Amino acid sequence: MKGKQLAGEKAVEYIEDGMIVGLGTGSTAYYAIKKIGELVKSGFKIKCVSTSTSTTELATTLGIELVSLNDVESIDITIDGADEIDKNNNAIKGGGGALLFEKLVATASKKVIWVVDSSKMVTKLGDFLLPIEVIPFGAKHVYNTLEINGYQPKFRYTNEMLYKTDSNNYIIDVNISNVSNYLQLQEWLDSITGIVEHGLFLGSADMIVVGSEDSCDTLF
Ligand code: ABF
Repeated sequence: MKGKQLAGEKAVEYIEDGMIVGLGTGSTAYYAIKKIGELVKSGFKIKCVSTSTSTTELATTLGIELVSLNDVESIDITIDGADEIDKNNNAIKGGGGALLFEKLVATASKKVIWVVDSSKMVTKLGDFLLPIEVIPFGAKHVYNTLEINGYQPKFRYTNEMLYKTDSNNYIIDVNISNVSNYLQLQEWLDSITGIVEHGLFLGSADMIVVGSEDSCDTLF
């Protein structure tokens, strides 16, 4: 847990008074959001865009001013977690189910900082299943397409119910451990009707902060 806290808090050092900040989702982003709450208490005037209901709830309890993504031209800095990151700045995100809003917020951001503990840095993506957000209508047909193409799809469940994202969509988790061309996979997934978004974030970070038990490294 220490690595997550060191990374989350380190990233907040890049936030300046008056900025618009994207708030990620997950237990590492949690530490960044708590630190941002301290900045707000110390008088920083920052407005934040949340990536999930859980982040919205946390930010609200901390007195952080939230604005809609639709109400800002752009975001200065987004701080978010990731499930896996390889050495080429390719990430799998969405383990927490917020991949759609996270990708929309990251896309609108001038600077994206992923914050992870060292366990998330991998030589090859794929130990973690890739989340794919699908609309419920026809989701089984998307599942079948993924299955016949060898991705071993699994609908995500929570409490024995089909998991629903903040947008009321389903998530299908797939195995991409045999994939080496992520750009090709991304293009294929983007071509499948019914897929809203997927958790491949290729080359999307401007900075990666990696925390371990007693130190923190900042990559590019
Ligand atoms: C979020 O951070 C999700 O995309 C990803 O699943 C999660 C990582 O969570 P944690 O920081 O709790 O390991 O961006």
